[in-house]
Amino acid sequence: MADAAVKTAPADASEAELTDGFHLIIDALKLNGLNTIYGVPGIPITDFGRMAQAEGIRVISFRHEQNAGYAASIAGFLTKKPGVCLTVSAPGFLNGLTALAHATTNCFPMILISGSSEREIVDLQQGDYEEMDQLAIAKPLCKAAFRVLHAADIGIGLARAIRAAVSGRPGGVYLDLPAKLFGQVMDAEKGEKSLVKVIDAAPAQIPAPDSIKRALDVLKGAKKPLIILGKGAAYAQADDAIRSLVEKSGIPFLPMSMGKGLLPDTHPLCAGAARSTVLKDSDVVMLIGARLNWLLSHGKGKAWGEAPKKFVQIDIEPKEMDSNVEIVAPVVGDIGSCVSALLAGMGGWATPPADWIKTVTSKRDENVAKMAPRLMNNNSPMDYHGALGVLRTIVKERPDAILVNEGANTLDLARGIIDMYQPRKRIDVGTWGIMGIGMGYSIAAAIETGKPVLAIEGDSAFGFSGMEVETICRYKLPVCIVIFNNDGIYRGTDVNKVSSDPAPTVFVKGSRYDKMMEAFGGVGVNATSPDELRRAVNEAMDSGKPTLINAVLDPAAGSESGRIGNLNPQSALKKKA
Ligand code: ADP
Ligand code: TZD
Ligand code: MG
Repeated sequence: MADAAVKTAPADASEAELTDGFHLIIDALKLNGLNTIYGVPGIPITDFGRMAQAEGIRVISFRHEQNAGYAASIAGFLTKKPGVCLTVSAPGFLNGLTALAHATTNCFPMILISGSSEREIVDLQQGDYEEMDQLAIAKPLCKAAFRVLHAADIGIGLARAIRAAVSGRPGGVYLDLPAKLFGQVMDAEKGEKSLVKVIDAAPAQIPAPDSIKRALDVLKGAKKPLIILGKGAAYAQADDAIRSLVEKSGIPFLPMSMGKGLLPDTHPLCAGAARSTVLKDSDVVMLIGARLNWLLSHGKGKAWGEAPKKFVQIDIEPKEMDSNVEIVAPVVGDIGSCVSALLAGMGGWATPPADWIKTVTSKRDENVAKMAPRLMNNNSPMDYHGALGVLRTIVKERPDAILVNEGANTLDLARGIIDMYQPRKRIDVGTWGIMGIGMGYSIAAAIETGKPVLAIEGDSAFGFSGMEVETICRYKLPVCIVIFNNDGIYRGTDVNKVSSDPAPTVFVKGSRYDKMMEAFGGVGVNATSPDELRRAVNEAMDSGKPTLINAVLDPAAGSESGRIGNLNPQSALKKKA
């Protein structure tokens, strides 16, 4: 086992100064500005974590690797630097792997670093402690996977991992560090020289001029144009250019969930509340950092209406073009460069026909007005609208807070109801619609941005990462968790008619999640009305104290699968059973 660090001081003057794997990894991370590690300690990385902390790296120690991995993935999204997750071998690695796959799927840069067992024993399958061929298992789930066997290769190994994670389409990278590597000794001066400071890790990718011209020509011919802003646009941090493009073009924009806030949802051109209308009726759609995947009904079918559509797509990944439908004007490059080139090429621009803008804005205003009274109800137990009306106002008053959101109804309704005002302030279940990101995202958001965090969680969603409330209390993070407690998944009303077991979708009735927070010294509140909820959240946001509010919701308020019930297969034979 490799836990003893080799002293860097020479034993006597004649001996050259030495370094080892532990120090080289730490120095390589620091050299590249990777100053935070999210992980769980254990063999063979326990001492590594201690030493990294002693050397000034922020080491955030979690209760489960999956949550540490989600934290690293969203740190990557928020900062454009790869988030680092550190785990032990086999089971710890596997726990982190879900998050690595998630990062890859969502195009977030992340590096999963796992300690591993002795190669000689693993390869002969002789049964080492936590034996597993981790590199082989990681490969299909990430953008790239590397193993470093020699201390002298640590610099290059990390440089490759960083480049792979952030260049082109960002994604997850696995870095395998066998136990023996940590204790390997080498000459300190040679070691230092072997480290690589990655220069221009994500180089600008300038679009071809004729692709810009083609896109502008298509946009100019549009009568009912639409811009869709995805989380790639948020990631790109080209906020000013994107805003200018929308405003100069006068084209209505539809933000995807994590693209919300790039321009405020209250912006005159925001078509968020007229989503079905703009998808159906638009004639030219420009996608900026958004894929035509299931979240956009693959660019075809009922949601997109009968009218023929032309798609313009800006993406860094050339293979994304034509993935679901024909893209008449593909623009391949990084969003900052592409949007700037479009702006530069616009010249004397005629804004879209006024009747299109009027159609969009009147539909939007109608939908907003329809919703308004429901958001003001003070029902107890609460329904989603009453509770979300309160939180909507709080986010409006505190636009720099980060909103974390997961659940089914809790997700879909919060996304629609809560307006966002600043870029990268809404982080959620992402491309997979995954449950379990809540506490990992909250922790990383607080650590990386220093801003207060408001996590709006379904009671089921929260359960996937709930133990990390201890981590939140331990690091004293300004996180306020609101649990929409409706006693279950979608609803709390299902009944099993054949035995005394509860139905598969329901939880213990009247659970008090707030007491979990109190167990670790945080603030717990049970809120039974919108008024109580408002008071508790404001208090938490003002104090910055770790807080969990158990918001008691009507168990009958939700619907099956939230807004995506259509994807849920149902047995045609159900009635017979
Ligand atoms: P959403 O879920 O919000 O619709 P997606 O995750 O489907 O967004 O799409 C994000 C897209 O953004 C991906 O296709 C990815 O390749 C692209 N992307 C990410 N970063 C950049 C960038 N800097 N420049 C251009 N495209 C990017
Ligand atoms: N497991 C994982 C990792 N991701 C998932 N998306 C699911 C299971 C399935 N699932 C959903 O898609 S939403 C959801 C589950 C279990 C929970 C919904 O219940 P909730 O929210 O309490 O979080 P509401 O407000 O009751 O709908
Ligand atoms: Mg629920």
